[in-house]
Amino acid sequence: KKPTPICIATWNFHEASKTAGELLYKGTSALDAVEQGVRIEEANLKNTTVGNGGAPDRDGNVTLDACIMAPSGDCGSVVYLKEIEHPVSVARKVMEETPHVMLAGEGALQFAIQQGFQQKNLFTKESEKAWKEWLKDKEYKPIINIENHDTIGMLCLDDKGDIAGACTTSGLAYKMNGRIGDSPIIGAGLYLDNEIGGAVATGMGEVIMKSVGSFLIVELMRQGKSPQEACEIAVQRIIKQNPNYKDFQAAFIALSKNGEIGSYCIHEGFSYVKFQDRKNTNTPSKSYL
Ligand code: SD4
Repeated sequence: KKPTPICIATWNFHEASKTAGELLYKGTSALDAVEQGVRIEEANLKNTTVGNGGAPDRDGNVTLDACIMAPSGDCGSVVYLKEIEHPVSVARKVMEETPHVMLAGEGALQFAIQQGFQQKNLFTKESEKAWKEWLKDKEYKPIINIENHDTIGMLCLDDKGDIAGACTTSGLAYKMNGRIGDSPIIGAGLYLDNEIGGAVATGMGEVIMKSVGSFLIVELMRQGKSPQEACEIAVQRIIKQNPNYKDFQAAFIALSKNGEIGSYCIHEGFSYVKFQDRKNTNTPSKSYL
């Protein structure tokens, strides 16, 4: 019997999860499905944390981070990529067309152009207006669950039982120029092992990097923890490492090889979307607070 395909994604990105999920039901590979799924949010101008329309850094540069990981364990990543609407697809090209895992900044842009990606202004009128508003006070403070936490992380299990994942973001709104978060870091924002399962993160990237959260979750699942238990332990680790944990959000979702799902976060308000049995459901995540 063929495994039942499943797609899960952070937040309520139902269009993205439906796109990926329906592809899975047509027999598309998990790798193609995650790429196509997260591209929906990269193109969505209303999402101010991913791709086109993403919030800029303090200095007004829109810089994108993304990664993708295949069932084989191969992965690709781009960081500080400007002017390319679909960093996840550039990350996939890094994985498939170069001997490297990660390309940054100017080099990543050059590579993208060589691969035929079009340069585009991603700084929309709306995001420029919001940035100018922010410049008045320049308050550098994360807002829990709002705006600057709309990163899409997605995991897909296809009808062959293979798992792939992707994560794409413009990072924290009004970050310092040059700042990279967890989302494009293999092991932090995303990790999977096709024998075990996968995990993706959203929230304050610094604490997710410090705990190598997604890798931790997969390793805990390897040791027999359920995806739910593994996500809870990873969040508890972050809480222990960061006495100021009430000031930010950190959230994980995880999918095991047998289709079990887990999700946990610090503050309530985070949810994940699942496409299974040809329909989407949005589930509020359990939270520490
Ligand atoms: C980052 N983890 O760059 C990302 C931000 C995020 O929804 O998840 N936003 O730190």
